[in-house]
Amino acid sequence: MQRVVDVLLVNPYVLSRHEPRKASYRPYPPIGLMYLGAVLREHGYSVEIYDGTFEASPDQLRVRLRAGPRPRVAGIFAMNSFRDDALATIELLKEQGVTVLAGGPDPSIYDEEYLSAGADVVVRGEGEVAILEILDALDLRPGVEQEDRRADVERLQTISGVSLFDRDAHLVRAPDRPASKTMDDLPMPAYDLVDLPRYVSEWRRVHGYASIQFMTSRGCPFSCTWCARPIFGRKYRQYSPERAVDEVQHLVEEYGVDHLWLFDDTFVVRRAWVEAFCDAIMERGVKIRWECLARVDLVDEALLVKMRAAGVERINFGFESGSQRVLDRMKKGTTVEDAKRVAAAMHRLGITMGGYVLMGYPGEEWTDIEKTIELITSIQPVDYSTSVALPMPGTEFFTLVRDMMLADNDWAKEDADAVIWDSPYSRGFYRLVESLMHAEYDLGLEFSMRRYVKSKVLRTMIGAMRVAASKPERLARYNSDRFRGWEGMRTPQKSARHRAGHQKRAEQNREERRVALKVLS
Ligand code: B12
Ligand code: SF4
Repeated sequence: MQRVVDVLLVNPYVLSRHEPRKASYRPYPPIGLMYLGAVLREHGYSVEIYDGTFEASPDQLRVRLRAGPRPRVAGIFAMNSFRDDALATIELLKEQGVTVLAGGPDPSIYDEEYLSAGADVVVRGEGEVAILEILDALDLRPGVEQEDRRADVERLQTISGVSLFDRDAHLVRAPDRPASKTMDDLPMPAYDLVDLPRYVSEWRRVHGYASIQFMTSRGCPFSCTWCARPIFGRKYRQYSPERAVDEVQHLVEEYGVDHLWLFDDTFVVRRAWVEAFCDAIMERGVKIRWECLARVDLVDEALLVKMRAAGVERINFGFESGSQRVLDRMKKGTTVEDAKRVAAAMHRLGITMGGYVLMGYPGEEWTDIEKTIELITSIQPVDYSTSVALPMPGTEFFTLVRDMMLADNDWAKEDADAVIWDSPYSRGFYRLVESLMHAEYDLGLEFSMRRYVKSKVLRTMIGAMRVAASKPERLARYNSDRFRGWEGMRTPQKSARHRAGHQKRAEQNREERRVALKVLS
């Protein structure tokens, strides 16, 4: 009799097919599938993960299907960057008569594309509870091979977060799944279901250390207008600091990991939590270096000192712009002064600082771009990446420019610098601005005649492109009131009050801990 596995979870991502990622070679395992694997096992299902990361091509899955146990259900993970391979994988599985579920950031937005390619059910958003409910509705009991399995289509349609075609081939979207309340009830991701030793050894071979991704929280409560949060949304929930450190300790002791990339959308949201996490790492003597993302309004020198003591070696900040006007329009909620203050502290403490710059947000003028160039050259992050604001479905930015989108756009197929709405400036313009920013940044690091000349040439070209684009009616629309965002609402004074609130709460927490320690001793 043929061997069977209840669920085969599939990561169709093949690293060698993505040029920039192949070059930087920083492989991270499919952690979403590892959470699903852990939950399924906890509920008695047999489960396997097929991870395409190190395979030569997506077609290798055929070999696995021939050689390994037959899956009763397959669950595909997909991001926009490997949508084509994900859709081809769905077709391949359907050829073999397997029931296919699809989930992840891309199916969460483009459910219909995945269903049209043959997926039986798409899950939008978080998957741990949804997948259990779906298997139940598919009448698929753990380990039981039923001959006449009957999907309860009516029930499937009521499972929150699920999309599917009904019997009349109409798209049915059940309401969105409310965000999970806590993270502590999640099992530890099934690290053993992927070849983690291979990830560790590849990292060591190429970079000299072993890094893995780790998320201590889900969701982000801030309101940046261009930021898509298709999976975890705005509601912020976290592991307890102890639970987070338990898992870190497991990764260090079991797999020899020595570096964590904390993929939380923004790591420093609750200051007291970060302090407790750092304290726990130090108290338990866990030997780990880490890197995270943070906002410039939520850290100060005292917190940075503690994070450094607990192993942080790099923090990446979303600086976005050097113009307060643009930050306010983006509802970023930070100030240029915050960026300068934090950068100075980072340099003083010797923590590596990376950053992100976002250009092309509606209303951004040349004077704003110049301020961004000034900011980057003055704060000198060790590196920074630039991109052009892309209106992603589901964001406030998308809603703002919905009627200004260019025909035939498909943001999922575009590169990071594409301009897909009716902005006065083109992709070429922003490419030049990027080159200018890099040239000026290099000049700030060390003067060289060649860079100076490059910078002058680029400035002249940008000037010419601006004159060419300056059609009054386009500029007027671009500057219209609809893009004003929080302009004027989020003043530096308000930001300072906001920060003072955080500091006060942190001080209260510290005081409470001091008192508690005194009582204990
Ligand atoms: C970590 C990360 C990466 C890592 C990927 C590591 C990895 N192997 O997973 C790296 C740095 C490589 C990366 C790169 C990129 N990323 Co990225 N990344 C993230 C980030 C910050 C966290 C993802 C994560 O680990 N989540 C934790 C796990 C637990 O969640 P999950 O994977 O989504 O899985 C859950 C659900 O989706 C669902 N689910 C997932 N699979 C399945 C399958 C089934 C069957 C079911 C039922 C459910 C289900 O259940 C899971 C548990 O709840 C997200 C932001 C975010 N908060 O989601 C962006 C994000 C996923 N990335 C994004 C983008 C755009 C990119 C890049 C294209 C950026 C670029 N221009 O280069 C590249 C593409 C790289 C690639 N692989 O092709 C976008 C995705 C947009 C989209 N619609 O696809 C996001 C959402 C950020 C954003 N707001 O724009 N990224
Ligand atoms: S950009 Fe960062 S801080 Fe802003 S909403 Fe998105 S994740 Fe949160």
